Amino acid sequence: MQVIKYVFQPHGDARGQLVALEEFKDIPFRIKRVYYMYDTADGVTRGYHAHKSLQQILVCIHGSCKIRLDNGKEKKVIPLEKPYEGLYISYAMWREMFDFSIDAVLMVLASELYDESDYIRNYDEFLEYIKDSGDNTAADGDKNDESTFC
Ligand code: T46
Repeated sequence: MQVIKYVFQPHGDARGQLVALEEFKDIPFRIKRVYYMYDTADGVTRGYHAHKSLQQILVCIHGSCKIRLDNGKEKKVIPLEKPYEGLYISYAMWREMFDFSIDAVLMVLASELYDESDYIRNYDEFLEYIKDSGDNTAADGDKNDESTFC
């Protein structure tokens, strides 16, 4: 499974750091929605779903958390702990977010507006979906385990 991490350019000076994210420049899609989660209770795992067409970039802008990605063939856990790093998640990828630090703020940049019909919330349906669609976008890239874009 190919894991795509973006390392954003911080604009640092004596005052501190600033990261700016622009669609099609720093982010590979039009940003139609931004949401974030915080105050996540200890021991909670969120997610447990895939999307049919949504692409997203997850940035843990404060604290830390872990993301489990599962393409139906392989699972990977990716720690997010730097406010200048973004994890790309394609459609047809099962995701779980867990191990949130008490101060974690996980921001998500999304390619589409919120649409419940885009969710696959049952794992067996997800496996059927990727088999039926014949789409191995999320499952390919076995040659490169991790790609980083700056
Ligand atoms: C994803 C992961 C990374 C809205 O009304 N609008 C929104 O844009 C979103 C994202 C959620 N909601 C509502 C729907 C639920 O009543 O907020 C509630 C919590 O959503 P959900 O249980 O889907 O949250 P997570 O953390 O399991 O998943 C979210 C995203 O939904 C999902 O697309 O990829 O974060």
